[in-house]
Amino acid sequence: MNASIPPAEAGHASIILITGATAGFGEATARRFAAEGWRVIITGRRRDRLEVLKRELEGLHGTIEGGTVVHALRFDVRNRQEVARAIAALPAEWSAIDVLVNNAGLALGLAAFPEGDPDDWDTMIDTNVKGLLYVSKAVVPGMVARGSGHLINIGSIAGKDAYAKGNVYCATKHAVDGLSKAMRIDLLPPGIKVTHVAPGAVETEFSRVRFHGDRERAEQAYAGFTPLTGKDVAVVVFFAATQPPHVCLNDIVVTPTAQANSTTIFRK
Ligand code: NDP
Ligand code: 8X3
Repeated sequence: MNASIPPAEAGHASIILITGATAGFGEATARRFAAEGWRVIITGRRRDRLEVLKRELEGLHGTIEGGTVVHALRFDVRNRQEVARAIAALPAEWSAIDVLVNNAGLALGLAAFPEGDPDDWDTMIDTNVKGLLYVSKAVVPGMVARGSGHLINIGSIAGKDAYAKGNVYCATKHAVDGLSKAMRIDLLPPGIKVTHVAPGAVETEFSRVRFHGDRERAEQAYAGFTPLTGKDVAVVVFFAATQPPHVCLNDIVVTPTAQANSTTIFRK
C-alpha cells in the first residue's frame, strides 16, 4: 500500500470528519489520519472522550499550519437540527471537509423478529441510516461547491447478507450499501467519490453495546478466532482516502481470515 497521497500535495493539510470517533474504528481512524498529517474533526456524543482524544492527538502531533491538528464536535447523529448546527458552526479553517467518514452506528439486541424490541429498531434505524443521511446532507453541499470530496460510508458484512436474529441491524446496513450506490451516481457530476466499506467481525465496543453492557456475552462473539481490530479497518479507510483523484474504490469487504461471510466463522 504505497499509493498514498501526502496531504501536503494538495497544497494544504487535508481535513477529514469522522463520526463516532470516541471508540472503535472511528477512534482508530482518527489516530491514523492524525499520524499521517491530516487535520481531523472527531465527533461523537461522549464529550469527555472527545476531549481526552483531542488532547492526546495534539500532544502527539502538535499543530499544523499554525492551527490545531484536531477539532472536536459533540453531536448526536440522530438529531437533524443538532447535526446541521454543529457543521454550520465549524470555524472557517475547518469547514472545507475533504473526506467524511460516516462511521457512527450500532446494533442493539440479537433477537428473532417476533421477539425484537421496537425501541431498539428505532435507535438502529435513526442512527445507522438517518444519521448517515443527516451528516452527509450537512457536509456534501460544501463538497459540491468545491467540486471535490469523498464520502466513506461504513456498512457491514451484515449489509451483504442477512443472518439469523440480525433482521433490523442487517436491514440498516443493507440500506448503507444501497445509499452508497445511489450517492455514487448522484455525486458523479461534482466529482465526489463514494466508498462503501463493509467489515466483518471487529473487536470494539460494538458487541458490548449490542448486548446492553453484558461483557461476557460480548466476549463470546469473538471466541475461538482472531477478529479484526479497529486499526485494521483504519488501514482500509486510509488506503481508500489516499488514492489519486481519478481512482475511486467503490465497495470493500474486509473480514477476519476466519470469516467467509456474514454467517460463516471458523472457530477453533
Ligand atoms: P463502537 O461501539 O466501538 O463505536 C461506535 C461509535 O459510534 C462510538 O464512537 C459512538 O460514540 C458512535 N455513536 C453511536 N451512536 C451515536 C449517535 N447517536 N450519535 C453520534 N455518535 C454515535 O463500534 P464500532 O467501532 O465497532 O462500530 C463503528 C461502525 O462500524 C458502526 O457503524 C458499526 O455498525 C460498524 N461495524 C462494526 C463492526 C464490528 O464488528 N465491530 C463490523 C462492521 C461494521 P458515542 O457513544 O460517544 O456517541
Ligand atoms: C457488525 C458485525 O457480525 O453483526 O456489523 O455483522 S456483524
